[in-house]
Amino acid sequence: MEAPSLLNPPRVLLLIVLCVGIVSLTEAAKVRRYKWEVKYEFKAPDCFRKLAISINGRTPGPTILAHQGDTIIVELKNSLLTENVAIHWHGIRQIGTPWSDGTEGVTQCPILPGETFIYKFVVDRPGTYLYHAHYGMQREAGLYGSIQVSVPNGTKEPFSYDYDRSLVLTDWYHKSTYEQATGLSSIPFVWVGEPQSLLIQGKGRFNCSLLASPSLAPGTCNTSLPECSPFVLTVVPGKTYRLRVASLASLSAFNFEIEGHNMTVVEADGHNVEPFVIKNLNIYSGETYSVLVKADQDPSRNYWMGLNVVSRKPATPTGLAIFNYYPNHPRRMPTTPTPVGPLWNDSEYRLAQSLAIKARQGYIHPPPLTSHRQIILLNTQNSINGFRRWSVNNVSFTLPHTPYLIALNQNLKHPFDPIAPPDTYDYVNYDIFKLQDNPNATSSNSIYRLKFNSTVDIVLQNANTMVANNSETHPWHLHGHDFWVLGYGKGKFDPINDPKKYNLVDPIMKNTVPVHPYGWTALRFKADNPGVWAFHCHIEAHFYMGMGVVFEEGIEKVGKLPLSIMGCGASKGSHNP
Ligand SMILES: *[C@@H]1O[C@H](CO)[C@@H](O)[C@H](O)[C@H]1NC(C)=O
Ligand SMILES: *[C@@H]1O[C@H](CO)[C@@H](O)[C@H](O)[C@H]1NC(C)=O
Ligand SMILES: *[C@@H]1O[C@H](CO)[C@@H](O)[C@H](O)[C@H]1NC(C)=O
Ligand SMILES: *[C@@H]1O[C@H](CO)[C@@H](O)[C@H](O)[C@H]1NC(C)=O
Ligand SMILES: *[C@@H]1O[C@H](CO)[C@@H](O)[C@H](O)[C@H]1NC(C)=O
Ligand SMILES: *[C@@H]1O[C@H](CO)[C@@H](O)[C@H](O)[C@H]1NC(C)=O
Ligand SMILES: *[C@@H]1O[C@H](CO)[C@@H](O)[C@H](O)[C@H]1NC(C)=O
Ligand SMILES: *[C@@H]1O[C@H](CO)[C@@H](O)[C@H](O)[C@H]1NC(C)=O
Ligand SMILES: *[C@@H]1O[C@H](CO)[C@@H](O)[C@H](O)[C@H]1NC(C)=O
Ligand SMILES: [Cu+2]
Repeated sequence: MEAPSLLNPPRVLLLIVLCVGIVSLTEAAKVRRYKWEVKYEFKAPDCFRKLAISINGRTPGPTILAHQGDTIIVELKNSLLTENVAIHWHGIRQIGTPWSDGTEGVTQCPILPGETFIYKFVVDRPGTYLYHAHYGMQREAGLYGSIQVSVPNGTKEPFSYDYDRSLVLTDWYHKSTYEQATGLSSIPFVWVGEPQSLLIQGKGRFNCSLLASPSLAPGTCNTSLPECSPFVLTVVPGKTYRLRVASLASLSAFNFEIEGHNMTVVEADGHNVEPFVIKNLNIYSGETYSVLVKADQDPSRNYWMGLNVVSRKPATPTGLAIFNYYPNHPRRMPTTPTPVGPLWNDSEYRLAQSLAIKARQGYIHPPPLTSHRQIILLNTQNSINGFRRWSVNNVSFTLPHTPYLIALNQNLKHPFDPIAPPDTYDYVNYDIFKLQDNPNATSSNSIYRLKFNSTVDIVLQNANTMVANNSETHPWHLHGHDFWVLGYGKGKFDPINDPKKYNLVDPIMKNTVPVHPYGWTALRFKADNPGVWAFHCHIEAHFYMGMGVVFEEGIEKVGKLPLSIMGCGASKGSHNP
């Protein structure tokens, strides 16, 4: 049969070319350029004046708003005078740009004072992401912000809303990160204690009367400062709000609620969630969620938004913000009691919420049904030569002087310990409930080398700390990948029977996941992103104290590195000022 002349091959081709041309015209990926200056400034986000790190004068820093496929270029000037800096783009996988991950010691040398460094990467997936310092414990000095990546124009998300708002949650200390870090690495160990305040979108309120110290200069703590008036979210009655709730807490696990309102969870770490309704959201450091909230309550008054500490015994007052129904005055404080949150030690309730998070029907990325390698990571608190540390399989992580990415790409000699850390621990004999079952450990900067393209299972196993009957929640964050969350369990992981219960049907993909007290969490990912990637507890002090590992995969596929990431350790000769 003769084909109709209209459809002869050259014309079909021409048609295709035309259509593709039109699509790419309307959805042309943009290059978005930012010029940021990082410096110390006096700030009083909770009314107490202290040094904070700002970006262009602000903390939280500017929000990056982009469309899927856009290229982000951030020209970062370090004006910290005596301090290095590096910024991590949390949740962005950096496919093809592993040198832009911003992890000091892993993917780059630190940016020196006075230097300008250019980060360039593509935001390849829509969703809610973050950025923050990844040098020492610098993040908790205020260097953080949000990244919102929209779906391409003409594409619809599987949920609808009228307005889009961002709420980054943090905890806030009055002591400097230096004082804290020095305490963590001293003998005897000095712990800074619980944070002074909880901040919602950079605002909190400390009770200045608690500081009746005559040594404080007048004005050090001043509750009249406009800077520390509560954050206000104004809503129009009847409208639906997408709230992008994210936590960059340095220590605390949070529970967030809006008085009198339910929330529908629809997104987690950039992935669509099978919707479920909650009154309270548990959120751990490094996680992002989108919740939909309808302004459908009595509009004649304002309501509290409340943030409470869970998992650790709270010693920080509830963080408060105002859910303001238009046209009520935004500063009209609700007269109702402030939200108290759930019982801080109800870990069953928090485990149940973790289990409720599944991939949305129609948006499921099925996981590979089997894996090539299983790595069981036992999380313990130890002492090493008298120093208090955290360890993973008996190894407390330390960063090398030469970033792994550079060392491996350039075949530098002896940049780190070549002996691979163990894939498992003695799970038969190790009692995770026993106090100080593992008092001594070793420290090392060795890394896990993964076979490129292989499927890897990680089981995070929690245990007792060095305090009796105490186990903490650790939010683990993986750089360079999303992983499938296959399961959570209580007690000790059973390597024979527990994998049979993995969710291989509709697991959510995330980049940060909690391991609950005395429990385990299992995840799976494909080692298909050439580079070197950190995987660590997102609690600032815990990673500083060694709670992390590093994975290498496909290093031979990483091309020529930019000279700008070099200049430290054994990569000194390569530096290009
Ligand atoms: C999408 O549309 C908006 C206006 O509706 C426009 O400002 C924006 O540049 C468009 N984005 C892309 C990637 O085309
Ligand atoms: C602030 O602290 C003082 C002193 O402890 C106390 O009397 C006061 O009630 C507190 N104020 C608030 C608002 O909690
Ligand atoms: C506290 O802040 C208010 C508002 O900015 C200001 O008027 C007042 O002088 C400040 N008090 C002190 C002791 O600095
Ligand atoms: C919130 O959800 C619960 C459980 O589904 C329901 O009983 C309650 O009426 C809802 N509250 C509001 C304010 O919608
Ligand atoms: C939780 O902590 C409270 C005190 O804050 C205590 O009374 C209660 O027994 C604890 N519950 C559990 C399950 O440990
Ligand atoms: C731990 O190390 C210390 C000193 O390094 C030593 O005295 C002690 O016996 C060790 N304990 C165990 C259980 O190995
Ligand atoms: C950890 O290392 C210590 C000291 O080398 C050893 O006694 C202990 O058995 C190890 N623990 C585990 C769980 O491997
Ligand atoms: C990696 O795996 C994918 C399938 O999952 C395959 O298409 C691709 O060719 C593999 N690449 C390499 C370099 O093995
Ligand atoms: C720890 O818990 C066990 C069992 O619940 C109990 O017997 C023991 O007294 C507790 N120890 C401390 C120090 O609280
Ligand atoms: Cu931790």
